[in-house]
Amino acid sequence: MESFENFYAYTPMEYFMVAHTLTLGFAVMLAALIYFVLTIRTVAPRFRISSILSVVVMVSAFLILFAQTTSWTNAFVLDDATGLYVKAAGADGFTNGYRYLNWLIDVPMLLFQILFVVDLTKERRVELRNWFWFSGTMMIVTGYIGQFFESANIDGAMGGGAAALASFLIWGTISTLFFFHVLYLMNKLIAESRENMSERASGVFGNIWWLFLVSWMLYPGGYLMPLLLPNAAGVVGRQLTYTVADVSSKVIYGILLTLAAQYRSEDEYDYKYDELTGAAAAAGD
Ligand code: RET
Repeated sequence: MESFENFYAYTPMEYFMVAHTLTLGFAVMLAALIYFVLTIRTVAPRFRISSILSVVVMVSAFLILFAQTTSWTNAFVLDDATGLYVKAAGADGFTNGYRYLNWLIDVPMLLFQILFVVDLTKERRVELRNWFWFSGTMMIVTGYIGQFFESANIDGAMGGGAAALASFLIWGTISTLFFFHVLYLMNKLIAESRENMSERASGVFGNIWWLFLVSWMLYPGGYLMPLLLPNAAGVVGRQLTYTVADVSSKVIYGILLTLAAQYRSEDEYDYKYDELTGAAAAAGD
């Protein structure tokens, strides 16, 4: 039941690529946290909950990715004899499990966030919120259980074998069904909402859909990595995948929602931040 990362020795290049990537991840979350705080007044008050939810996501992602980095650096030590990083004696092995618990917070927040930047009736908003919460949470919980069996095809002695492989795939499949439900709801929501927006706001929502689809698909890719690439390169690839996915699904997604809210504020609410601050006059337009 060990995470597959604990089965390999790493060259310094592999070891540090993971350490550096994880560090970049939490540094981006802190920088973006400041962005979301400072841009909150650039959108009309009715959109501001979206920025607040981005702030919640940034704080929890910063903490978890920091913990993830510490988990990596504590789990392995340099073995002078071979020049490789090997599992540290007596240390907790590396685990991605913390990530899943972080997703339990961030997935519902990211899904709720968009509900504050589109127009919905109260009933529809409540309905979507409940289904987003239910399917998003079930997707993560079932995937969390499944990931304990990820080294099934690598290790026979520690809970591996056919039964473990079946558990890994069955829990992964159940999780994927909930994932499809989330994708379906999001696709429908974005398609409906775009109809009543200005052209430029609708354009941003078109980009949000593609960003959402591609970045969320990367997570199941990370789940399958122990089957696809059961070696040190797979370990490095998995952390790179998660970091690209995290920056895209949380930070770039949040920035695009802010942009859409800025456009809607100007086009539909006559809330022109440039004019409020005098920036437009200073620029001479
Ligand atoms: C799991 C298990 C295997 C099957 C599927 C999964 C989907 C995970 C997703 C996670 C998204 C996380 C986000 C986090 C942001 O903080 C659980 C890996 C389909 C889509 C967006």
